[in-house]
Amino acid sequence: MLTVIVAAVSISLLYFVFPELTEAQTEKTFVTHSGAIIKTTGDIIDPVYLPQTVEFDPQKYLREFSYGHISTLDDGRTLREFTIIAEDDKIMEISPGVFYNVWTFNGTVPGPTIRATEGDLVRIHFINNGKRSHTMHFHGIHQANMDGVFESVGPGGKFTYEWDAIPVGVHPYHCHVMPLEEHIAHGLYGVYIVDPKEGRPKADEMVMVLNGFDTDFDTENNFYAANSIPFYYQHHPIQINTNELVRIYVVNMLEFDPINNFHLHGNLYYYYPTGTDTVPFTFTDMITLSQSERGIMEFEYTYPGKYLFHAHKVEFSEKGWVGIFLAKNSDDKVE
Ligand SMILES: [Cu+2]
Repeated sequence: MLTVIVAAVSISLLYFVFPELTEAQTEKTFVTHSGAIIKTTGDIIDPVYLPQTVEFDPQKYLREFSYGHISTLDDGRTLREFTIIAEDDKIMEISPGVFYNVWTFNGTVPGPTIRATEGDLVRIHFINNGKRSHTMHFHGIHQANMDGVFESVGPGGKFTYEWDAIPVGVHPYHCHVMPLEEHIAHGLYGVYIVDPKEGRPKADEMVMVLNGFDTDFDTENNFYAANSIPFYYQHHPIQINTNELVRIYVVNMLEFDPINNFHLHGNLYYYYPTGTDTVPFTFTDMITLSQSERGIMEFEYTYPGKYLFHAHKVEFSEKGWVGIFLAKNSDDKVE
């Protein structure tokens, strides 16, 4: 009897031990927070990331809009289809030598700027290629089961979101899986714009997502930015033309800090909160935004030159949320 019990216990132990032995013998490559690439068969205390680096170009992101695959429905309406893939194992060099595990929609933080016209049918083919559950929660008006909250999409899962593009404005989208703070802070967010049917006046349009990164996991941000890379637009000023309307779709996705703000130098801007109205709410050089607050800013410069824009919360600007507009004479037009 004793022999039988010993044999049964031994077989059970082997069952649990063997997979670990196999796992331990496989050498893996990791990137540490300091940027070192190491190979090991052992365990590594956090952070442990596979070396899949993210390429993100804030200059390209600034003026890039995704209009989707367009077709016409039987009732004459426009259908816009987008494929969005979530991943959570990539790393991005946030600042020179600082590597961080970003969770991405279509490979970048922020994800693509999705753009539709009021009344279009928007269809999102969502694929979760991550190791955790994720969803896409769009701000806007839609059915309850299209809200991306209760229908969690597991690893390898798919979900199709569909709704009418309303209301007009600028809206965030983000993952809505708990712990929400973690899923958003790692980068699962982006911008969704709904244009009025009649359009808006012609302008040099751009998107700015105000965000930050908590690279030491103490629930405080270490880096702040407009469009992910600290100081980027200070080192690479955004070229605009004098006497030409500039329109910024600005969305605050900063986690951990209760407020963020946007101050423009040498000028004031018309501001449309949430972009839902065509009449500006105010004419100012300073707005304050809480999480997911957003709007449309419109301005034009009369005088050429360099103008700062930044968080007037000085800590944020000194940790990266600062940029420069380089206004050139309209006679000497820039691209
Ligand atoms: Cu998520």
